[in-house]
Amino acid sequence: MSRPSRLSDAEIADRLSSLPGWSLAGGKLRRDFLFRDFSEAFGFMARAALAAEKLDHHPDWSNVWNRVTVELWTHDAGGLTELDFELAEAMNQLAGG
Ligand code: H2B
Repeated sequence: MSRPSRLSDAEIADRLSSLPGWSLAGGKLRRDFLFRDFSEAFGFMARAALAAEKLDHHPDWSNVWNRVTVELWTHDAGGLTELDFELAEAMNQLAGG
């Protein structure tokens, strides 16, 4: 499969402006998702894992009880690509906005 190439800073800023909740941290896309409890958080992670597998694009993430911290970055490209924004958008939808 051909992989998308790195987005420019201007493209990243443009895409970020229509991606609620996410910010840039150390060149990666980052968001903290907060849920009611562990069960809700883990349910989100299970659904997000399936979305990630389908895209063949995987998050760097961690979970502490009701919090899921996600960082997105395209290792193969050494930066942010279209895939990071697709996965971020999918995660927003799975988390309910
Ligand atoms: N996920 C992320 N976040 N970045 C990648 O570059 C990446 C990935 N590459 N998932 C994929 C898998 C690649 O290693 C496989 C071989 O398609």
